[in-house]
Amino acid sequence: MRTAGVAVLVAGGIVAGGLALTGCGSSGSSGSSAAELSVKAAYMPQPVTDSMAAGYLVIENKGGAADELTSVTSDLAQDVTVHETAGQAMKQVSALKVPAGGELVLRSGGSHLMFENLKHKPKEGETVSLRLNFTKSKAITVEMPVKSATYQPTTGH
Ligand SMILES: [Cu+2]
Repeated sequence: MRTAGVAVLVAGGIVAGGLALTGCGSSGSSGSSAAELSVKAAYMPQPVTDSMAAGYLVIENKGGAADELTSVTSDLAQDVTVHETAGQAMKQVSALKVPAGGELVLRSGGSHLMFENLKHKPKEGETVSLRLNFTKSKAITVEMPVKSATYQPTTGH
């Protein structure tokens, strides 16, 4: 397909002589330089108390940039926080990194979501809706199934 572009460039050659066209590298492949997040393997073991529950999931990042999980909200609980486990104790953290081309794994014995001030006690078979907020990416809504109190995922690392 021919356009008038060539003629215009020749005619404007003197004026546009210094124009460098090297800055267009990122326009063709959107996504490769941003985080591309998806959530898998989400579950909540049915809690043993009616005040607090834990949730686990894996956030996969297929993109070329890291992101951070910064906060979580849910219909189930007034407060949802992100915890890390250090030895026997757990502590709240303000953000967890989702590495570029990698994944953030929240699992039993490691980092997890903590639901406090529950509006009701979730039972096996229910689904808990939650929303994950990130530094850069759009929020992701997750439907997290409630499993038995002793459920262990068969997949994972
Ligand atoms: Cu915790």
